[in-house]
Amino acid sequence: MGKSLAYKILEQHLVEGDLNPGSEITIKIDQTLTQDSTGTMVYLQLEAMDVDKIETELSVAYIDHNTLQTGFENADDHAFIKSVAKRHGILFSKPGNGICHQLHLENYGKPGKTLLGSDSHTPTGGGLSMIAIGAGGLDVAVAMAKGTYSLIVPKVINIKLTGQLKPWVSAKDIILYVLKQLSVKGGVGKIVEYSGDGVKTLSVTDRATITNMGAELGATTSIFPSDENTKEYLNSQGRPEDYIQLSADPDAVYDEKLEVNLSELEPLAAMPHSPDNVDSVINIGEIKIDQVAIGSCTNSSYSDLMKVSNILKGKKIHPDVSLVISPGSSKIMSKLAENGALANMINAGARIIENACGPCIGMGQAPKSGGVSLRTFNRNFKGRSGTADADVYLVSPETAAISAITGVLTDGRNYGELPHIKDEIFESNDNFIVYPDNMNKNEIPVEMGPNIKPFPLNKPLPENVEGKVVLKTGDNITTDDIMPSNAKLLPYRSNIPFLSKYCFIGIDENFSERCSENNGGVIIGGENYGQGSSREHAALVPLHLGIKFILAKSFARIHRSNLINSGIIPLVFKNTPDYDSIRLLDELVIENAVKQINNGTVSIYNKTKNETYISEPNLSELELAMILAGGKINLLKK
Ligand code: MIC
Ligand code: SF4
Repeated sequence: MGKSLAYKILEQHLVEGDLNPGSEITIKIDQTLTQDSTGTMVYLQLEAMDVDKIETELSVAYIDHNTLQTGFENADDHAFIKSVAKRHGILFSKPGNGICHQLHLENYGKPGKTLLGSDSHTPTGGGLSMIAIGAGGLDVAVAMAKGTYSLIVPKVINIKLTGQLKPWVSAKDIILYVLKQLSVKGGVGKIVEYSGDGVKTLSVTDRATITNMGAELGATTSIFPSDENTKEYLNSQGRPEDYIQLSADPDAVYDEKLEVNLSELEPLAAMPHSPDNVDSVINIGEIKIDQVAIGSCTNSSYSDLMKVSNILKGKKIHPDVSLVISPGSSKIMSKLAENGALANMINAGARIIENACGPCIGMGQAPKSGGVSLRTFNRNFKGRSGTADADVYLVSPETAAISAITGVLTDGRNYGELPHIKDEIFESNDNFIVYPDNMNKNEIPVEMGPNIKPFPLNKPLPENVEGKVVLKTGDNITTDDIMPSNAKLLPYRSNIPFLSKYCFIGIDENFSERCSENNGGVIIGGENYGQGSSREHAALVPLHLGIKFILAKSFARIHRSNLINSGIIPLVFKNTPDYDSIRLLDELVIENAVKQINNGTVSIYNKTKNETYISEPNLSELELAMILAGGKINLLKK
């Protein structure tokens, strides 16, 4: 029986367990990446584990999210991360170098390797044929300390690409089409593996756009084969030696299949407020726009920005539109400066901002009240832009650039041909990289500014777990809803007590207070609770507020792991209609919790309504041990 490419790489990295969908395995992790907004927690946890030397082949700490430095807080975080990186042999990428995923693709990603990153878009590396997985910070800290990561073996869904994209249709439209077909929870528990003749028509950065946004499907990761285009990309980055050819067996067996004919695709857009709310640009119509933002880890590659520059050349941005462009890396920015493309953008009236996440995570460039913003990014959750009532549409760089000129959402296909862009040879430049010293770890102090507070620790599971319902949510709650991020809050990612005042603020402004009044409590959730970002703050902050368990219809993968790592029990309704009868402030109790959790079936008694709900949390052996111990750190200490 032929194997998928994903299973081949997993098999080569298998340390423990059987490679069967649904069973728990431990794999060797070759590389890790962190970024600053999740990184402070990662490195606090790494320090708490007191390891001498990291076990990975390569670990990189990027600074890209939190670069505004409106006060001392961000700068303190950067200094802290840099000091820990030095102590443990971790490469440190200075702010300004670019966005972690784009940088990792350019400089360090290697076909066939495993990468674990404390950011949900780590699967960008799948464009280079890696098994690249996003995880909570603690999992990444443990991967550095032990060189391994445990996960439930996902199923593999095969997407066969045929045909070839037409001009003005690009990789972003492919993934938007897939999102429309599969939805934001269609990838949960799955790896998405691409194959077919259409693959060879896509460059590595096109592929990376697709695997990047596989995160929005809820998938564990997405992967492309490694072929001649991969070779060409690695050559262009001055790393020909990193190339190996990789593909699935010709008779590979998959759990699910989907076919996409690239020739039939048209320019698409994800409408507010979900990446799977997709329709064609033509059907949506010529809506008037206020802002266009081009960049993010999804669409900030050299070829993306060259396409944008070609569209803008000699043109003028519409008077009612603000166009902002953030290149993915310093190498890209430098190339655009050298070849005049940057001048085309500036002369058209574009605002060029730092090579960083920037507006994608609400760090500046919030649209005006009720404004419409077209973004080449990957998430358009309500309020994420920094403006609660803004409407954000996700589009390709081509659609974004032409619309910035016309002032309305525009299908570019009537606007002439686009030149084909080939990746150029990039000079290697590591001037933004700080290499670790070969000094003894103990000779290098940890730099801890006053903004950095310890992370909360749970207690072992008590006999009775009880609490009032302090919040009942709908479906598809995002980690942006649970723990919002914006220019005001991002500087406090290393300060859980401060952040706790803002937990769920956009959904229920009394949530934090209600938790304090009731000594914590429990949350009732709908489907796909916790989708989106990998931020473990969405678990640590509720832990700090005393949340004991979350009873939901279903959970998103990374958030579920983060809850378990924090010792908060993710319980799933066995009978989903039970969800309807629970009300705010109902008192719920799990008696003999330890015994019940050990048995695998949990009854939750609603004292207020005199009703009982059943949940089968489906915890793996390791997950069970973490819940009993009160989280991963407590378990490791044992
Ligand atoms: C995001 O895109 O939501 C982020 C910001 O990159 C997050 C990480 C974070 O919350 O810091 C992610 O995707 O994991
Ligand atoms: Fe940064 Fe946005 Fe990518 Fe997250 S999605 S890593 S915030 S660019």
